[in-house]
Parts: sequence; structure tokens; C-alpha cells
Amino acid sequence: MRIGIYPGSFDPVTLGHLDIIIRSSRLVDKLVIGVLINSSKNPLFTVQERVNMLKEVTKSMPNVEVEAFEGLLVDFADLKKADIIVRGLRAVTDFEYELQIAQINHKVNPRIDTVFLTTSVEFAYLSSSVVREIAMYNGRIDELVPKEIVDKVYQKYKDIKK
Ligand code: COD
Repeated sequence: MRIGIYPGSFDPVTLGHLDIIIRSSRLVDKLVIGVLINSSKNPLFTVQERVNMLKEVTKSMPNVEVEAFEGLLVDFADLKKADIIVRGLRAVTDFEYELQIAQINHKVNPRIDTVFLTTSVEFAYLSSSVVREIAMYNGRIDELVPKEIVDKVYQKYKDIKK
């Protein structure tokens, strides 16, 4: 069984992430989406909220699981018996950082390789931080995130401003 890990912050999940999830889930028998419990990044959504949103948008995908993780990605990949780490590439700026991380991860655990999927052009500009910034000022995000989570993002900012 070929198992892939798609790790990230997903704060929140975007249509760019979803595109990579759909495409990479076709390349493996099982895809585990690993949501980083990142204390240093001070995320907008709690890890449980990020996991729940991902579960909701992937509920029709039988070979996709969502789990939170902390610590080293390669250790989580090992725990899940994964063969590959999936990452998305948007631009050359992503490449430099991603190449270094992929090489470090391979050095730490040579059993695991990183596979890169290039972004679909319509999502090349898209990131969670762009979504957060637009939503913070009440701009439209319905073409940026899965429909199931649009209201959750607006609600989060309403709760913060209370
Ligand atoms: N189109 C295509 N791909 C996209 C798009 C888009 N529009 N937007 C994002 N992506 C891709 C990203 O390139 C990335 O591959 C993935 O989706 C997730 O993105 P983010 O931004 O949610 O997640 P990141 O990049 O913040 O995740 C970082 C990790 C959690 C993977 C990393 O911090 C990590 O592995 N941490 C654990 C500690 C560790 O092992 N570090 C490495 C050794 S130093």
C-alpha cells in the first residue's frame, strides 16, 4: 500500500490546498493530511478547527485521512508508514525553501521522498495568508476557499472583534 503525507498549516485550507489534495490522492492508496500543531506561528484557527475544516471538505474522499501532528514531519511520516511527502509548488520562491526542506527530510530519513505537485494556474496566487487578510477586511473569499468554510472564516474574525 502506497501512503502519502500532505503536511501543512492549513490556516485555513484554501482551494489551492484542495486541488493538491484531490490530485495527490489519485497517486497514492492512502493520503494522510498532516496538520501542524504550530505553537510558534500563532495560527488564526486552533488545530482542532483546522482538522475539522479539512475533514469536512474531504469527507467524500474515501482514501483521505486528516490528523494533527507535532514534532518532526519525518517522524510523523514514519509513524504513518508513509513512503512520500507531498508538497505543492506555486512559484520559484517556493522552490528554494521547499528544496532545502526536502533535502533535510531525506537526510534525516532516507526512506521517505518528497514529491512536488505544481499548482494549477488558477490557484498560483493563493495562500492562507491572502485569505486571512481579505477576510479580515470583509472582502470576498468565496472563490478562494472551499464553500463549506467561507462562513467559518468570516465568523472567526467576527468572534475576534467582539
Ligand atoms: N497551490 C498549490 N500548493 C499550495 C498552494 C496553492 N495555491 N497554497 C499552498 N500550497 C502548498 C504549499 O506549498 C505547501 O506544500 C502545502 O500546500 C501546505 O501549505 P501551508 O502554507 O498550509 O503549510 P506550511 O508550508 O506552513 O507547512 C509547513 C510544514 C508544516 C510542512 C513544516 O513547517 C514542517 O514540516 N514542520 C514540522 C517540523 C519539521 O519537520 N521541519 C522540517 C525540518 S527543519
